[in-house]
Amino acid sequence: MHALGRLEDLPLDYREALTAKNLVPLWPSLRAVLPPRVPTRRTQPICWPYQELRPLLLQAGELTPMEKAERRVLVLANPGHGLENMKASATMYLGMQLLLPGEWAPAHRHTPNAVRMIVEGAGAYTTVGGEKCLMSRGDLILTPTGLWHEHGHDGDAPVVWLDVLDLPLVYFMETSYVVEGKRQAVTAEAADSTYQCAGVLPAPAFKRSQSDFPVLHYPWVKVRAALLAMATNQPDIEAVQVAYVNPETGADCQKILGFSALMLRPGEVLSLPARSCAMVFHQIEGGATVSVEGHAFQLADADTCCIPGYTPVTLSNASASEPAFIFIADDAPLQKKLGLYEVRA
Ligand code: GTQ
Repeated sequence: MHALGRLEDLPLDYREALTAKNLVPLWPSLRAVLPPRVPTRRTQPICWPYQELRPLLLQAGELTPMEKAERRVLVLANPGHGLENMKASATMYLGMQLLLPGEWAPAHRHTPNAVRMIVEGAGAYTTVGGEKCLMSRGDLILTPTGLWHEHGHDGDAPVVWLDVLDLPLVYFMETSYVVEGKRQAVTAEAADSTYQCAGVLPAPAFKRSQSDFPVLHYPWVKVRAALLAMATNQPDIEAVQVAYVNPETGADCQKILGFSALMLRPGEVLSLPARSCAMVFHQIEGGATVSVEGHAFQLADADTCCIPGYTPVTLSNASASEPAFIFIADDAPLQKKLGLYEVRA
């Protein structure tokens, strides 16, 4: 690629004439916006060990009452994007949220989509569109765009969960806003969901739901059992991984971000090719090492890391006896819809 003309090559009075008319010459900036072969990524590989953030999150519980926080969250911010921009990647936001016994995070609804991956504690719940979802470690709970949601806590110890939102993307699109609301009436329990068991539905009364999000709560006990069964029954499978999907369509459970759970068998080393999507890894159980160029993050329980797109990654489980379970979030659904998704061998 040959060098293009620089801004300084242009006469000052010409540059000023352009600026005065809100005009910009493309060629000095062309290579910056269209770099050869590999996109410029501000997303840095970063790890947030849970044991380092947990005391600071609990301190937030002492420093800031719920009325002053609405959502008591420490954001896992990627310095590559500038901490103040509160992004883990270009599209993904990560936050660790703390709810203390008896607290209530009031109802609101917003345009960004959220999910919660429950990290610790018991007795808390989130009510999404009137459906009450009890929280247990490893559960995934959806809060899709536009649905009312609030969090409550009837237990006796702090509850912490990881929020994953497409907020950076929705904000970038100038479509991010919130509406505040009143406490919701509970009209359904997620535990009574129609979709209790893959492949069967309540008969004879089943009607397809009108919602794009027929399942809001994916209990970890079921996902974990599915992964263990896959590992046992399909020993030759390349990756023991399940995606969180809409059971009525088989499509990704949300429209912008994708979510999956991966089991690394004892001693397993899994190399993933470079893909165009950025990825987040959160350790649900066991320990795994996430290796990308120049970094090897040794994830312990509840640690979270992210990596940029177009980067090959190797996941390894050093334990000879225990599986490692990882929750993965990425922006592949968005990229696929836009025709931008790539896998590079
Ligand atoms: O729990 O509704 O981490 O609205 C950021 C924004 C959590 C929530 C976040 C939110 C929420």
